Order: sequence, then structure tokens, then C-alpha cells
Amino acid sequence: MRITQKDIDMNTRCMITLLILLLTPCLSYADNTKTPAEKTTKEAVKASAKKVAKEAAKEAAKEATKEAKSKSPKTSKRVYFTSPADQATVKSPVKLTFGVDGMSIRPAGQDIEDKTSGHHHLIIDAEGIESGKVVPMDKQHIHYGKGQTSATIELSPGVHTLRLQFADGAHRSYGPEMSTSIKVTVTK
Ligand SMILES: [Cu+2]
Repeated sequence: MRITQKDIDMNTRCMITLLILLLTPCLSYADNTKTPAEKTTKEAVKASAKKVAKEAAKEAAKEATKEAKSKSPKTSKRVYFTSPADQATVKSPVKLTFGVDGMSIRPAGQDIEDKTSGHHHLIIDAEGIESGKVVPMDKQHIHYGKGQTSATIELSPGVHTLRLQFADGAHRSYGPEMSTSIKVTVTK
């Protein structure tokens, strides 16, 4: 029997096919089983990516809180009358009640350097006091230096402007930011 070139070709093809069949499971096995080192590296990369994402989220949250904090004090600091209401018609003597937000009430003279506390002043028919200036003490400027949050005052009939002015322990005004005014009409 003569071996032709065609037979050799067939044989080679068979051999190659067999080889491929034999090698395929080996190759896929090699692909599936990563060495522990490879696994650790992949996991480390995953873990560090997670960490970076977590830290970025933390930073963003921090920034948001900072912004909120820097905005809130300005809007929450204020004084106000809880009564009477603005434009109210009242009879003398008039009972007044005062409120304050963002600062605490402390009797005058206790801690004159503390800029987070103070006491109320009622200003009748006059302007507020510029920041840092001492609130005068007269008929139109009444100090509530004991830390009072209410008062009863006599008012003549007619329209009056009642102004609250918050000031520190040495009676130095906190300025227009800590001042408010209402108008009342006093009837006989
Ligand atoms: Cu005072």
C-alpha cells in the first residue's frame, strides 16, 4: 500500500484535532483556576476601589454638612415679639413677651465677653442701636438685664413703634441682625 501525500495530510489533521481536544479542557481549567496570588490582587483592587468610593461619598457628605452649618447660623439668629402681634390694637398697660433664636439669655454683667448670649432691650418710638454701641438707658430704652422675657408697660393712646434690641453682657448692641420692630395702636 502506497502512502500518498493525501494520507499524510489526513493523519496530520487527525493529530491536530486530537491535540486540540486533549488540550481544550486543560486550557479551560487553567483559565478557571487562578493562582491565589492572582485572586488576592483582584480582590485587593476591588477592595481599594470600594474604599475610594466610600471615602469620596464621606467627603461629599462632609462638604454638604459644612455648607449647611455655615448657612444656618445667619438665618436662625433673631429676636421677635411673641406678643402683641404686629399692627395689633391694644390697651395700656400692655403686656409684652420677647423671644430669641440662636442665642441664649444671660443676665447683664455675668460674662461680658460672651458673644453667644445677651439680654433684651425695648426701644419705644426710636431707632435700633448700631452694632457694638452701648444701648442708652432712659424712658425710651428699657433694659431687661435680669434676663426677663416679658414686661408690662404704660403707653399713651395712639400708634407706637416697639423695638427689640438684643445686646451683650455689657449692653453693647448686636446690631440690626438682632433687632425687630412692631407697630401697635393703643386705644383708651
Ligand atoms: Cu442692657
